[in-house]
Amino acid sequence: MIPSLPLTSGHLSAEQVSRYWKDGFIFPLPVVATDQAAAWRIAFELMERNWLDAGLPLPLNSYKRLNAQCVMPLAWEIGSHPGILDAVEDLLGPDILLYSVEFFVKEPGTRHVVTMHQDLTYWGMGAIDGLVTAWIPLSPATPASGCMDFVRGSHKNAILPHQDTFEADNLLSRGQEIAVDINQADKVAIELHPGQMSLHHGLTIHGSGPNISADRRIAAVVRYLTPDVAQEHGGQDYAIPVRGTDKKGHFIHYAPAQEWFTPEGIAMHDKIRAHQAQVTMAGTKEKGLYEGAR
Ligand SMILES: O=C(O)CCC(=O)C(=O)O
Repeated sequence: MIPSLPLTSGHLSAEQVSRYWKDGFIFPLPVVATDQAAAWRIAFELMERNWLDAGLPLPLNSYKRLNAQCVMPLAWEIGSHPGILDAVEDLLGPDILLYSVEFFVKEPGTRHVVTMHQDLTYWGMGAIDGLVTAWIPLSPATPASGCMDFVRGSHKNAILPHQDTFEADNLLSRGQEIAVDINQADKVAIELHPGQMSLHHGLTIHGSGPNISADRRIAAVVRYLTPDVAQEHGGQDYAIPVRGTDKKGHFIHYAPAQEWFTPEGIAMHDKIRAHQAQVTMAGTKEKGLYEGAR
């Protein structure tokens, strides 16, 4: 296990902040107690058991995989956790919007992968600095369980060309893959354990391999934006203020889930999914299970 970097009263040091802007990521940061992370895993797996066959309008995976904050109080609890926000604030500043909470699960001994990509490729926001992703493991993320690999300094690129593969084993809905050769030696394995997290820039090239371990690999992935970010060409989008104020008004605000899968929460999830899919699936006729290229 890689020892956590020290935080100062929960905050990144000036050196850690400049390392993030130099490398495009920072890890492993100690953000929650291990028993808190263990409790989140228990709540997540209970949710899976309770709701898998509950007759939801979409497969449970669709709610797990994008905008879970609309329907799952657990997603909102993680996404608004002060320990996570304190570190994100050091990178984005005092005004922060929560864009999406997503659960990436790889079952043990399966072939699921995430091909190397840049998050911002299909999000319609341009090549911006104002998106930070917090990747919070609820089980060990190791090279054997399919932890992420980051390419150091790759966020200094523009959005690079990607190709869609639509491969069934790819957790990304377009199966998008960067159309540039990446040297194995340039990849940094982001080993993380419950209680730790990584933060990465929206242009950092990253992906992850299969889970050949005996445990599930479960991660809560939270996307945060500054209010300066906007959909290009003025299109509307949705986000929830989690710190400070939104003086820009580029995003429609809405209420996060306080109860599991309420009709209002499901309707909100549906509205955002349909809207965002128009941007993220633009240029393709296929609709992935999750209908959004993330
Ligand atoms: O969980 C993974 O393996 C990949 C997640 C990812 O692509 C992301 O957090 O942006």
